[in-house]
Amino acid sequence: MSLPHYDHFIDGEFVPASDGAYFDLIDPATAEVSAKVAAGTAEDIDRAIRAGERAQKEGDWAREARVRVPVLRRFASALRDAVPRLAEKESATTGRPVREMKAQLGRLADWYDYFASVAETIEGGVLPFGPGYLDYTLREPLGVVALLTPWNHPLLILTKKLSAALAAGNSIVIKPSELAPITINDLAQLLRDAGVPKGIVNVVHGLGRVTGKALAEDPRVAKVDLTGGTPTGKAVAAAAGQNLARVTAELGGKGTVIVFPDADEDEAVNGAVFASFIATGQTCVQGARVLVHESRYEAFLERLADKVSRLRLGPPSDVSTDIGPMVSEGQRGRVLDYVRIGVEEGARLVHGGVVPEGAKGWYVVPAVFGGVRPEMRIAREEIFGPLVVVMPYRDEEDAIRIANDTEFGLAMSVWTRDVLRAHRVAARLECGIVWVNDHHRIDPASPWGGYKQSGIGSENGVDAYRGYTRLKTVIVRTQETKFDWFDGSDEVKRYS
Ligand code: TXE
Repeated sequence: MSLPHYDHFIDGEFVPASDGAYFDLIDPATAEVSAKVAAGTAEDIDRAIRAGERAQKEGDWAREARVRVPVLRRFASALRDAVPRLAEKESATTGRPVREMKAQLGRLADWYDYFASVAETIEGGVLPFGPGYLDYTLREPLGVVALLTPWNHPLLILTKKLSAALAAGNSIVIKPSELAPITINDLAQLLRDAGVPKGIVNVVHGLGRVTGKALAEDPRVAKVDLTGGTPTGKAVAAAAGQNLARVTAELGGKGTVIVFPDADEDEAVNGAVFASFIATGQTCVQGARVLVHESRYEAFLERLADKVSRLRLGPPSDVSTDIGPMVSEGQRGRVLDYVRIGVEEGARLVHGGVVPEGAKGWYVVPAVFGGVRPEMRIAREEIFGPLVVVMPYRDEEDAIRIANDTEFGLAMSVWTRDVLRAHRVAARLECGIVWVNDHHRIDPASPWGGYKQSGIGSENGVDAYRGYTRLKTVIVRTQETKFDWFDGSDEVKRYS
């Protein structure tokens, strides 16, 4: 049987790599090759950037928000219709259960509608420059921007960046993750069908160290927006820094779930399992550490482990599956390594952490660790898989201290019925996103970004739109009086 082939999308056309090479895409549920994807080269990146530069100059797309807005809305509508098909494809590529994928992608189109509205309504400024002058600002697209995206939520993470970049009028070169690249081609096709001009959106597949690197290092790129691991974020930001390109980066995390004794315990157990195991734990905002008051610690741990033991492992395409395979053999190996490390560190493996018998794909039974101390590696390092550590704390101050004692600062959740405590604690947590009595919720209007080693800048909201524009100040002299600095007089005139 011949495998499906996925090419780049450059200048409005699907095209193979410059040297015709393809790499294998592996099905995480069976460990078999499922497709061939164009293995991009630096030459392909160059073609895509040139197409983007040309598209900035052609027509009114880059200059006029009113040209872009109806196209974005038409695209949003087509995307809504395409969700069931995209969800199945993305589920098969990433291994994420289809039920999750449908719920996540059901919201995708909202981003394009939201940023169309921002582009349509955003107002410029008229500034108090002083008498005899009118001073106003213009917002312009940056030019060609690079989006480097990961495998865990391929369409959602791309959408958070693409919707703002597109609405603001930029040309875009996307380098999707080599582990989950194929639904991005469907998105490109839908964008073309909705009327996005050729060259405005380009997709170049390939390896991070080849195409990703070539794109991040290119001096013609005005901004690099990446979601990925912290080491990759640092390498990409350093490359962009050489060109004074802007950088937005959403990187690693070690999210904490803090359960206070006044929380509804049923809700908190369910919430902690949701926080930890959605996407088989492969999310940057995963509730990887659960803090429970020492008075309820053993009882909570037991209830949580019991709930986790009832999660249903299975093929991603089955609607009854809760936990699918991990995305790759490498990611699974990483989880198994940390299970070993946790045991060696003296933590208590209460549940899971093993490969299920007879599994063909990259499955691992979700792991729960008790008896964990904050200084252990399993409590500090990003694992990015179905492994949760549960730790006790003494009082509110102790909980805040443990929660903040990590190099990461992306997201945390606080579970309490005490309104004073909820706001008091939320204000003191060192992270970009705090949920109260919830976890994982996201909206196009709500800024999303990390503190500390979790990144720089944020996605979503009006600021993300602004971050895809540059500001021009226009200073207009309105007075009729003549001005000649070099009129031969010695008079001290105003020149500033
Ligand atoms: O991500 P990478 P990987 C974390 C998580 C995971 C680890 C590694 O801990 O275990 O990162 O995952 C491209 N120049 N997160 O290897 O490498 C790459 O091709 C330019 C957290 O999949 O960071 C891909 O398109 N680009 C995270 C993108 O960068 C490069 C989501 C991210 O890949 C590059 C995923 C380079 N030198 C992983 N190297 C989150 N925050 O949600 C790689 N890339």
